[in-house]
Amino acid sequence: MRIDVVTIFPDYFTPLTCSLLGKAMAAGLIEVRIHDLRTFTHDRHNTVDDRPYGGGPGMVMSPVPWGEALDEIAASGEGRQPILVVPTPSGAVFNQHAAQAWTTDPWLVFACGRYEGIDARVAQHYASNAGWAGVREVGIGDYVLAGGEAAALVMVEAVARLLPGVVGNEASVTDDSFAAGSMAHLLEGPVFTKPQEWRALAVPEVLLRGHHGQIATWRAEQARLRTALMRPDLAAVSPELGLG
Ligand code: 6GU
Repeated sequence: MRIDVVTIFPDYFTPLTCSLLGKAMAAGLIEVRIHDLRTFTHDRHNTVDDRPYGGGPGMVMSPVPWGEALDEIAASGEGRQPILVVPTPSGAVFNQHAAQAWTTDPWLVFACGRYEGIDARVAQHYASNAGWAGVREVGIGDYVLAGGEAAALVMVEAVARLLPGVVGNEASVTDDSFAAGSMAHLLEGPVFTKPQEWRALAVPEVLLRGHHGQIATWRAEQARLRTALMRPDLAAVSPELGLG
């Protein structure tokens, strides 16, 4: 999978070279290219923003450098068509289902806005542009960040770890909280390792007996309890609770 990121803060993406994602990049499983939006400006101050039409607080990102940056990126694809991802708190909420669906997209381009956002015509233009496979305006939750960069990092990590070969143990991906499958809509329960007793706290006895059926039943029950406690919104729709 190829991932391009356009931002006025290229340094924000150095964490991508760490750990799991760094290894995936080194192994050629994902190719990440970071672009500085300011290199697509032509004035002395490398201006990327301007005052909003209609008035109001803050500044809006100009469509002009965005158009130049995105056209140049698409042209580098030798006929392949990228999907434009625009991180924005006014988008649909990204979740595990979206992360899984995006793993089959060969090329994602993240347009990270700052200030009050990017001139709306950018998303409009690339949604109906022959060189692009589509536009997705997405947020990562119900809170407001200073820009799209942190959200893009979150989405890239969520997608990349699902790609075949990125995470060593495939089961650690399929058993996750929110993963598709039998545990869909359930949070993962508690996990334990050595020592068997730590600060007077014991590991639950059932996990020590080696009875795999009992362990599976206990874990499923823990998942149900934790979901009801921490995420009643999920518990309400969980088929596991027999309420759906
Ligand atoms: Cl994608 N961007 C910003 N600025 N804030 C957010 C967000 C994105 N998702 C949640 N809050």
